[in-house]
Amino acid sequence: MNATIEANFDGLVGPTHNYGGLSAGNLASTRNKDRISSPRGAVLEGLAKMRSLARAGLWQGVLPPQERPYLPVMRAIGYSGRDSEVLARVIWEQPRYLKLLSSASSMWAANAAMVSPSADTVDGRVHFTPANLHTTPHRAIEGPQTQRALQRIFADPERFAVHPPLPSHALFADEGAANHVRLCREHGQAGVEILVWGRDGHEGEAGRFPARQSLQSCEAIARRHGLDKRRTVLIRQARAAIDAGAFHNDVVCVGNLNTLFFHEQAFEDKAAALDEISRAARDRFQPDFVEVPADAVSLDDAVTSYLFNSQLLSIPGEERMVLLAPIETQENDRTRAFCEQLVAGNGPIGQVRYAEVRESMRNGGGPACLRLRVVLNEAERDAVNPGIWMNDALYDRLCLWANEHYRDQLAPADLADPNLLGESQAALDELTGILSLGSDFYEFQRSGS
Ligand code: SUG
Repeated sequence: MNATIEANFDGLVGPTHNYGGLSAGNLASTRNKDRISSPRGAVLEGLAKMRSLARAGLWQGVLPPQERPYLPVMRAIGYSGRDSEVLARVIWEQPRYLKLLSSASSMWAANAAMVSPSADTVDGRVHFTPANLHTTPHRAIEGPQTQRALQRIFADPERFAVHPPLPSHALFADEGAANHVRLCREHGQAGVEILVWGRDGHEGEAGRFPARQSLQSCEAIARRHGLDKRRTVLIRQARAAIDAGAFHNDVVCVGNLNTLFFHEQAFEDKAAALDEISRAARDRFQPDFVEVPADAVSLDDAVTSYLFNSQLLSIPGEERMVLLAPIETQENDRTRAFCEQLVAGNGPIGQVRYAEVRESMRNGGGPACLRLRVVLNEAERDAVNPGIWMNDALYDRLCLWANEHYRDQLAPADLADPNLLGESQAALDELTGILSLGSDFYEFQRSGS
């Protein structure tokens, strides 16, 4: 029996989920700006995905949403008084800040942190670096709360090292596991860590859209996590992919065990990248490269369908891997045809299933964006805060909770509704009990407001 597993930790959608149009280079976010959202619909879609994977026999965890609207930052930039006064002044003077500080963006847990399993680190602990998300102001505030959540869930310092985010400067701009792929023979064995960057921080910005991950952040993470240089590969993401809307590498690439599923135009120098991966894997395993040619699926189709923002899963009882793709991949004629052809072949991917996460997709977040992968051996698994594991009982409880606290609809103007703050806080306060995170988890709980 193989005791080391890969768990998925999904970000629970927060009560202020909305379409802010805040992410340049994320085409869905720009396109859907100011649409009416459904926070309740979004959280229920996410929960259904989590339950389906838990029911399939995978380890599925829940990461709590962050506190929004985020008053501590409003106070930090000079607004003072009672919470209601702070909010009223921000709305009156700087409504744009309200939007930036109300985004539920922590739901995209692939951007929560970079994670290195204990089999790959020099001190034999699982290492986490919360992403500083330096590029976008609405996400650059996530790091400290992410660190706190990870510390509550992975609390044992003998087994887990939860670092602070990297210094917040463009030189170290870091977007977490969305730009990380780990290949291996089995999860418990040392693997090849692939870190993908879009920009050398010593150079200026070049393209149409921002390249969010710097080379220097990847180097820093590899160093602080104690990764073995011989098994760590740093690859440059293709500028053409970023400019087509692949603001993270996981929009054009996903891996599982020894299999890398990627778009022909994902990497700046594909031949060198594949060569380096093969070299790093040598003696341990044979990488299986499943390349999708641009003439079958263009970069534009990859970005609109989110074919690659899928979860590539080894499901107990299934002989070949399952690709859990967004339903939008089925709705695009070319990517649907490609998937049919893919599973008809005798490659490592034997099935494509579709998940409906439309509320998240409209902000550029597919099934893979919503999850953070953490490889855990049995002892590490036992050390995880048990309140966060998904099962039927937790699913039922969270559905009741969401139905009670979340609005069915949220229009942009509703962000200025003073009741939203109290509603969000009531929801999150109850959630800390449900997930056993402690009643001092959120800042509003500690400040007693
Ligand atoms: O960072 N969207 C997120 C989507 C993140 C997707 N994650 C991965 N690819 N792993 C982002 O661009 C949009 C929010 C808004 O516009 O309201 C947003 O932040």
